[in-house]
Amino acid sequence: MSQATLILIKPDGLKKSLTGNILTRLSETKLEIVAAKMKRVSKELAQEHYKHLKDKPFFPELIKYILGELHDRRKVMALVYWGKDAITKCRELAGSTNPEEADSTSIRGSYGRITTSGVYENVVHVSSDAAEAEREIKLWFEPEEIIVDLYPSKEIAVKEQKKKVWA
Ligand code: DAT
Ligand code: MG
Repeated sequence: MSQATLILIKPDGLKKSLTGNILTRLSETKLEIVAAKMKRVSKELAQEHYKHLKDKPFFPELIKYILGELHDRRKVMALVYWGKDAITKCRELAGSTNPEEADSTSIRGSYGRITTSGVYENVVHVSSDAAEAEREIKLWFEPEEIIVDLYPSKEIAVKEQKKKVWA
């Protein structure tokens, strides 16, 4: 069954210049990239993305991590991969959440670490199931940024909205 998954290359992945390596590993899946961009992460986006973890003791550090505050770069690379069993394939390549427990040939096993303050710096995010993928993709992307119609959308008239164009 064709599915979509959100992939994030987190600030540690960007800081360690791992973008190319990670995309090469993900290309093993033969899935299609249907959206990609660099994204500045706002506190609202970070908290909404990780809202299922908001009661965990590590939540404040997790938010600082995804905001880029631990790596001095306030951005992540966000992509949507699409194709047969996309979630299972990408999660398998990513490896376990805890980078110390992840298979050593997985992305997290190869490049992740646990910091002394207990943050799992695990390099990538992959959606956990189809419902989470839909929620996350709609959070990170507008319909027009994705080159296939993944989910129903509608057209609305937007009046006098300010937009930046080339000068
Ligand atoms: P995953 O990213 O594998 O889907 P998750 O959704 O349960 O895992 O957690 C989101 C992120 O939160 C995870 O990538 C790293 C962090 N995290 C999860 N459990 C943690 C823990 N016990 N200690 C520190 N960070 C943790
Ligand atoms: Mg998750």
